[in-house]
Amino acid sequence: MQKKGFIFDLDGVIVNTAIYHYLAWKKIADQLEIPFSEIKNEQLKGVSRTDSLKKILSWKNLTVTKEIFNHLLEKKNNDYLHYISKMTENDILPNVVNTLKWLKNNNQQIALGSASKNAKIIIEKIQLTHFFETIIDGNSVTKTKPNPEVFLNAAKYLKLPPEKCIVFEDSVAGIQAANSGGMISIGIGDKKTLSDAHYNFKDFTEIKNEFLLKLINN
Ligand code: B16
Ligand code: MG
Repeated sequence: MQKKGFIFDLDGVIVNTAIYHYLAWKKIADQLEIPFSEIKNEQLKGVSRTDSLKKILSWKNLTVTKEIFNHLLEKKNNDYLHYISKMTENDILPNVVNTLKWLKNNNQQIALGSASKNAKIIIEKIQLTHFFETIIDGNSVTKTKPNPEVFLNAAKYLKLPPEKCIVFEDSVAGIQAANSGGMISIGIGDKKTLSDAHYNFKDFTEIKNEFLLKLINN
């Protein structure tokens, strides 16, 4: 059997922390009286903390001092850390562990590719660290999604060319990153939102071992 690299995004793919990011940003947007909705939030998925705040401010053409900008970032992250502090392995999304186990048992390579600077904390909390050969997160990249750097770094670590890597992503920016990096992209979530993905699934319960085998042998 061939060896492929399976790169997992974190927020919205392994755990539903996307909702916590949304709630924390919503508080900031409300404070600044910037209209914000779950639809607008799609634009922030996979996007770094700093770029997310820049986008939110741009929706109202608002500029703030560097000091206030940093204060807002800190406030958002503290709020987010509070939400994730109680996470356990029970928060892992359905069939993710089975998929990871199946890939491991079939000698596939597995990496994490997340824009989040909190990725390591979460992966430890939900006790999945042992599955990943490497964790490439928001602390180890200079350019964030839709730039492919995070996934290319993972491929490099796994010593695999991009075309042998498969990325699971829930964000538009992440699918763009995987595609422009020359990888196979798998959209997890709403098919219409993630229409640029090579394959689409609602969640991991729809991903069968036969499909994983097909990806490996292609
Ligand atoms: P943090 P992912 C991304 O994680 C989230 O989708 C995005 O909403 C968030 O702004 C970004 O991480 C940065 O997160 O503030 O924790 O550094 O989906 O790439 O795993
Ligand atoms: Mg995500």
